[in-house]
Amino acid sequence: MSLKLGVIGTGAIGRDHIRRCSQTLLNSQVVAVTDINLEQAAKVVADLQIGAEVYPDGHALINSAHVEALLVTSWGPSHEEFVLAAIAAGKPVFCEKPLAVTADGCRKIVEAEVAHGKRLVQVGFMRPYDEGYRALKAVIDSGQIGEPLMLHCAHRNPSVGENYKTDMAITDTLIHELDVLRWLLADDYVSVQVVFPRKSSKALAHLRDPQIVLLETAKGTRIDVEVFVNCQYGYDIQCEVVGETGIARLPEPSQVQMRSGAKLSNAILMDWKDRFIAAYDVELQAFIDGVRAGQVSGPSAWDGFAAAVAADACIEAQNSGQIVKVGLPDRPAFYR
Ligand code: NAI
Ligand code: ISE
Repeated sequence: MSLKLGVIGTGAIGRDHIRRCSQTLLNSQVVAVTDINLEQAAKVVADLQIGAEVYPDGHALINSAHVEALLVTSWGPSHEEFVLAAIAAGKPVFCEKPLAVTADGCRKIVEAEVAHGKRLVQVGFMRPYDEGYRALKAVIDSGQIGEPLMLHCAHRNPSVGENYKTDMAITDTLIHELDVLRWLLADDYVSVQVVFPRKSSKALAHLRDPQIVLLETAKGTRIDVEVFVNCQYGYDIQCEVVGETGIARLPEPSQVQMRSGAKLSNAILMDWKDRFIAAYDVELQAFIDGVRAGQVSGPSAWDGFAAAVAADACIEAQNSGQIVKVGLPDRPAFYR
């Protein structure tokens, strides 16, 4: 039997996840959708020809007897409310990042899930499902480059819309590194600092872009992440791990190499949807399979909380220019 999914939010990623759950993945069926823009929700249903019911709001959808599990793909500030409602209804929920826009919001979700007594939440951090990051982690874990000492990373988007503010470089963009680098190193952050290089003339007046985030982990590894969301040339994710005896780099996505017009070239992708297309498939199939097997796994509410605690510290560091401590409490036994 296919898992009956309800989707809240039919914007860019909501539409893409509805498509993959309806057309690409196994054992799932989108039976319900909603959005504050109901016309858009109805159009997505019609365009994808999925015959799902359009619900008036997220709460009606969560509490529908036809919906077995939820995908929350609405704007970040609405995630906390919907994930808490899903837990209250006892339904598994895949929530796009960020789990909540503040650490306090994530903590409430962690507490609700622990009180429920069984994992229901998977956070949409897809990079641990990316083939390249998995290969990089396998090299680190094998000991081939010794202990990781330093990481040099970059998260570059070609451009962003006018609603994108300076703190979103952390809550919306860096949040992926905050999650995946913890996972890659099996370590937690202890301090952060944010510095601002010369501003790009391509960034809108209200946005400080690029930014460099400096992280220190409990084991003493130092990480620099360049976040540059108006780089113009492509969607480019870089990660280099410098170890005691060698260096390992995140592989580039596979592209045909061309010799043409007196140039040797490889195309660079422009869109996050394409860069991580396979990782999104794998993460959502894992959610569907996990729910059907009664065992939700993958990035947990605790991982969402840990990333948010670091994100809150980064925002404080953006504003103060100081080194800010990251005060993550001990991980509860429930999440070990
Ligand atoms: P979007 O702006 O294209 O779509 C968001 C949709 O949510 C809109 O259609 C909006 O009307 C709807 N919405 C907002 N509040 C709502 C509410 N209370 N109830 C129902 N619908 C509501 O944004 P996008 O790019 O699709 O992002 C959505 C979420 O997914 C964000 O949290 C974003 O950070 C995350 N995301 C994750 C990505 C990843 O790589 N994992 C990539 C892109 C987005
Ligand atoms: C977007 O919301 C994503 O999650 C993308 O993966 C990220 O690269 C982009 O910066 C965000 O705005």
